[in-house]
Amino acid sequence: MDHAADAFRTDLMTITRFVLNEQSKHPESRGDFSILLSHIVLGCKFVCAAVNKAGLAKLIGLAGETNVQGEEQKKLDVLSNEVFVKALVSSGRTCILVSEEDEDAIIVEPSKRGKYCVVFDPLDGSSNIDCGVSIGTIFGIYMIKDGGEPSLEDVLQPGKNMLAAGYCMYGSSCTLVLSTGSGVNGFTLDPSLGEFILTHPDIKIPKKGKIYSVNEGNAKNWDGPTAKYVEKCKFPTDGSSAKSLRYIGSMVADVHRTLLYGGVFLYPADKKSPNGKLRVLYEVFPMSFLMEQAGGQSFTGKERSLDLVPKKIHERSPIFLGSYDDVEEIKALYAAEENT
Ligand code: FDP
Repeated sequence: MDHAADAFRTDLMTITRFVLNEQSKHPESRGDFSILLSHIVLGCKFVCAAVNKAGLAKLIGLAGETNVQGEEQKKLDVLSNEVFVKALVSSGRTCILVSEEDEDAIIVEPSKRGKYCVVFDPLDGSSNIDCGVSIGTIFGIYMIKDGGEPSLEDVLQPGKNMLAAGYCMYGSSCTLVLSTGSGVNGFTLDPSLGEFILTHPDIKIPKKGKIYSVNEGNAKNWDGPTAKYVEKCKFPTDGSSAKSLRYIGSMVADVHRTLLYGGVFLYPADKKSPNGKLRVLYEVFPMSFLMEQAGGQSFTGKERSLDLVPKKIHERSPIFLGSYDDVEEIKALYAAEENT
C-alpha cells in the first residue's frame, strides 16, 4: 500500500459506505443488518478507546469478579461486555445474545427485539491486557430460526448457518475484519476521522504458509496427529523448509496474522482438555467462517468446524485453521490415525 498516496486519498470507503453498498445489492433489504452492524462498530470504537487509555486510566487489573469460565475478570472485560450488550440491545435489531462473559444467554425484551442473534466475546485474549499485547472482540451473527419467541435453539445452530462474522483487533492499529458471506474485508480505524476505512479489500489467505502457531507448552498432552503435525513443521521430510513458530496467545492476533501471512493456528485437544480450550460459538465459529470465506479451512480434528452443532452455549472445541493446504495435511494425519 502506498501510504504517501493514502494521505491524500479523498474517496474514502468507510465501513458504513461499504455495508450500504452491499445492502443496495439486495433491494428487498430494509437496512436492519446495516443498523445492527453500525452498533457493533460503535462498540468496537468504544472498546478501542478504552484499551488505548487503559494504562493511563487504571482500567487494567482485576475487577474482583470471575466469569463463567472461572477466570478472573478484568475491568476492561466487564466494561467491554457492558458496552456491547447495551449497543446490541439498543440497536433494536437483536433478539438473543450470547456473551463469553455472561453465563446465560440474554433474551432481549420484546419492545427492543429484532430478528438477529449475536454471539460474541467482547474482549478476547484477556491475559494479554496488562502487558499491552493485541486483544480483540469476536462476533458472529445468525438469523432467528422462526419468527417466534427467541430461544437457545436460535444460537445452537451450526456455524455454517452464520450470516456474518468478524473481529476487531485492538493492536498497533485498530482493525475490523468482516465477512457477510461473500469474501472478507478489513477496515482500519482512522483515529482522526473516527471512521473505519477499507484498507484490506477481499482478503485471501495464502494457499500454503510458512508459520505454525500453537501453545507448545501443552505438547506433552497432545494426541498423535497433533504431535506428528508439529514435528513435521519443525523437521519436514519432503525437502521443504521448516516452518517458523509464532504464538501471541491472543486468538484475534494469532488468527489475524494467519489470515494475512498464511500458515496454521491450532488449539488442539489434549489429555487435560479433551475439548480444547476455545469456545465454539464466539471463537471457533466466527474465525472458521472468516477463514473459509478467505479461501482457507477450519477443522476440529473430526469434522469441518462449521458443521459442528453445539449443544451448550459455552461449549469448547479443538480447532485447526488456516491455509488450505496446511489444514489438508492435518486432516490427512487424523484420517490416517482413524484407519489404524
Ligand atoms: P485468554 O486466555 O488470554 O483470554 O480463549 C481465550 C484465549 O486467551 C485466546 O484468545 C487465546 O488464543 C488462548 O486463550 C490462549 O490460551 P493459552 O494461554 O492456553 O495458550
